[in-house]
Amino acid sequence: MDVTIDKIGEYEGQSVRIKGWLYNKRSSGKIFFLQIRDGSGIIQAVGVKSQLSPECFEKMQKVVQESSVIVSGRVKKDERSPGGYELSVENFDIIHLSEPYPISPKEHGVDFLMEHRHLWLRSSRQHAIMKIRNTVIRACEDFLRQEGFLRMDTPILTPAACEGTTTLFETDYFDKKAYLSQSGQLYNEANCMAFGKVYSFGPTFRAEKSKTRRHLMEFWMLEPEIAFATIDDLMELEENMIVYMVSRLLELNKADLKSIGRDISKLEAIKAPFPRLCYNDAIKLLRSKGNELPWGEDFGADEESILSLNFDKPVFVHRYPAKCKAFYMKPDSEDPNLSLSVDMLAPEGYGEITGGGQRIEDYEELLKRIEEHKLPKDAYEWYLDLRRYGSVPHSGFGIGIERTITWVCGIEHLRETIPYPRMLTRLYP
Ligand code: NSS
Repeated sequence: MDVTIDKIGEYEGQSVRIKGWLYNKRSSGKIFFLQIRDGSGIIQAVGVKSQLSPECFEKMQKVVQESSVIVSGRVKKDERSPGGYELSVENFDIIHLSEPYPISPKEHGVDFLMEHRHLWLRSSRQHAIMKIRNTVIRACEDFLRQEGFLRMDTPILTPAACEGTTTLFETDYFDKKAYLSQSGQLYNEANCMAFGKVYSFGPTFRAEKSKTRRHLMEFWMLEPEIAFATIDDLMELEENMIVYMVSRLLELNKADLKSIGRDISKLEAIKAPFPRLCYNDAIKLLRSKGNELPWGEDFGADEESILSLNFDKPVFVHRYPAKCKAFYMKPDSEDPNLSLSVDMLAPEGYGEITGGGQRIEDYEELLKRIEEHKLPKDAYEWYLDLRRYGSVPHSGFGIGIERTITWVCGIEHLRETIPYPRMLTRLYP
């Protein structure tokens, strides 16, 4: 019977067949200890010379790391092995004998590993991170579905910018120009006027000439948008989503988190409510820590780190100066120099993981902002329509999936949180 390693406990005492790859091999002459991985887990298969045919034993001698194999054997409980079970080999076949595998258990430099990302993904650390990625995405989607949101996918080829024209990837679109989407937001705004609560999830693109530990050229963003919601409603929704996501991780991925060295207690501390700090107070806090960023400028990695090291939970910073945020941000009625924008900064120095706010709902005001930002009005006519036909207050945000995973994993750099990172100097593999 063919089984997967994650389900092996259900077959104790039975003979089963596993299809996978050789992860590692040890031998003591008459016995082979083969670590087999099949994508769902790793199991040790023990082959004893006296119990096997000579051909079978010969294949075990010959097999090398990452060869694809089919192993048949009896499932035995074994407290010492990581998964709790091992396999007593009854038969062993090599499907493909691997060439010498470039990634060995010894240490490799990051550049080398990035160059071999297509193979590096087979390692146990990358497995843990990818499983965590899955839970982060699924938990956010499950949460939104439970809250009555409809997923609506937004286009990747677009006629206009959402987040400023300096980071647009441009491409030919027959006799016109098209741009890779920086955000699904503008379409989400249209969709929420049709369906109330919507979200998009997909890749987004920024031609950012930044070579940092938190910038990708292609990253995945989940973006909820809600009709009739204010900035306060938004913060409550974000907070609940993050708390739910972290609780799902603690439920499903504790072993993965531990295997990459994550301090679980830091995640256990993520409980509502999250502190809320207006930009002006954030500036005061920064000053008290010796940071002299001039009022009016957006926070960079330094400022976000200082702020987020101050709390053991994510912190909201809201009401940034209008001039440092995107054109669609609604001004604060109490001080029009400020915008109803809000970012969530992850603790432990990780910094911004979400960005969003309340949108301008007034036609004239939006038109003025489009002009001030020197955006081509034609390309935004449809967006302006939303302020012509039943406009309502509405709000939304985007959560950067890779930055969120970097934080929950407690790792240094976001390059390991996406299968194939696109960075300033990397487009391969
Ligand atoms: O530019 S954002 O702050 N906001 C938006 O794009 C809004 N249009 C979203 C919305 O309201 N629907 O980006 C949102 C998040 C930000 O907080 C980061 O977590 C992430 O997207 N982000 C990035 N992650 C990785 N690499 C890069 N370059 C990047 N840029 C933003």
